[in-house]
Amino acid sequence: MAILLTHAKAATMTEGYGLIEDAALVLQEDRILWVGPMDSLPDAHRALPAQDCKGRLVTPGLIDCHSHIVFGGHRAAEFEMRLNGATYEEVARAGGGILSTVTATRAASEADLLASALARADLMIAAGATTIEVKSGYGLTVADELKMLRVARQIGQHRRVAVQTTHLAAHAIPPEYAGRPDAYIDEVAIASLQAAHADGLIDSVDAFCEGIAFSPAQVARLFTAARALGLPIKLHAEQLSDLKGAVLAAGMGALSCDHVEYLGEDGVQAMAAAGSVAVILPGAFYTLRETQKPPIEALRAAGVPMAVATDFNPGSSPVASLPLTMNMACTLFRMTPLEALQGTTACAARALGLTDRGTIAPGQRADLCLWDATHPAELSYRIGATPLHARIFGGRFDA
Ligand code: DI6
Ligand code: FE
Repeated sequence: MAILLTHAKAATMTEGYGLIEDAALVLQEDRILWVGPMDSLPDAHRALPAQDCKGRLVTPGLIDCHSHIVFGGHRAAEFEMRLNGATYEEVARAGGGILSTVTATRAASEADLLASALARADLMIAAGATTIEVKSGYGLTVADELKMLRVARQIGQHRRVAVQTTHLAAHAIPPEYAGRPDAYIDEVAIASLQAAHADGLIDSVDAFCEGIAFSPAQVARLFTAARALGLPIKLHAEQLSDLKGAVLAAGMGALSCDHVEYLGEDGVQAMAAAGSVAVILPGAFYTLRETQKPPIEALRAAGVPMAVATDFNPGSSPVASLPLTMNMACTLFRMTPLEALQGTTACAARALGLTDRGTIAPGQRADLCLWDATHPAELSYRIGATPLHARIFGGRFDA
C-alpha cells in the first residue's frame, strides 16, 4: 500500500518552513517513504497511484500538545453571569468555576464523557489535528481520574487521531481535601498515578503549580513518584504568578512547561539548559483577559523551543481550533507565523516527547494536512478560517 502525492507545496518543517515548491511525497503504509522535488522523484515511484495536490500547501498533521477535552457539562451559564455583572463569589455560590466541572465530570458516565469528548475531538480534527494530548484532572478521586484517562484512551480507538494521555490529578484541590493538599497528593494524586500507570493509561504526568493549586514542594513529590515509574513530566507553570515551577520542572527534566505568562529569566534559563519546551496557550490568555504576556523574546533569545496549543477546556479556553490559536499567538504575543507553525508541528511533537512526527521526512508518520493555501503564513494570518482541504492520517485520506 503506497500512494504518491504530486505537485504539493510542501512545508516540511525540517529547517524553518523547509519549503519545497513543487514537491512529491511517497507514503507507504503509515509512513513517509520519500519527499523531494517532483523532478527528482525516483523512477521506481512514478507508477504509483497518484493524487495531484494542484499546488496546495502540505504540512505535517497538526499536533495539539495541551488539551482538557474530557469533562462533563460546560460553563456557558457562568460566562453569561459574569458578563451580566456577577462577581466571582456569586458565580461560585451558584455552583460555577472549576469545581462545577468536577461535579459534572464525577456524575457523568464513561459513555457520556466519551460522547462529549468525541464531539470536541471532531472539532479539533476538522481544524487539522492528527495528534492530540488529553489530560485528566476533573475527577480528583482515584476512580474518577481513572475514568477520565480510560475515556481519553478510547478517543483514539473511535477517531482517526493519535491520542497522548496525561495524568493531571494535581489540577485542583477538591472540597473534601480543602486545607489538606499534602494528603490529597498522597491519597489521590500519587495513588491514581500508580493505579493508572499499572493499567497502561498514562503517557505523561502534569500538575498545576499555583497559589490556588499546588506548591512546588507538592509538585516535586508527585514528580518524584512519576519519575520512579519512568514517566515523563510536564507542568502548568507560571500561569498566574511566578512560583518558580518551571525551574523545578526543568530541573527534573520536564518535557514542557506550559502557559508561562509569569516566567522569569531564571525559568527561561533553566528550560533552555534542560531542553524543555515552552507551551504557549493564547486561548486561556484571551479568555481570562490576562495582560501579562509570556516572555516570547527571552524564550526566543535563549533558544527554548515554543509549542502552541489550544488548552481546550470548559473554563479558561473553550477553543478547538489550532489555526485560530496560531493566529492568537501571532497577534497577541508577536510570535511569527513560522514559530506558530513550528509550535503546532515540530515543537509540539517535542513537547510530547515524540520523534516520529511533526516534520515531513522519510520514516516519519504519514500524518499530513493539505490546505487551500499557497503559503504557510496563511494558516496564522486568517482569523477563524479553517482552510483545510484534506487530512491524511496514518497514510490514508479521511473519507
Ligand atoms: N489552567 C487553566 O487555564 C485551566 N486549568 C489550568 O490549570 C482551567 C481549567 C478550568 O477552569 O476548568
Ligand atoms: Fe491546561
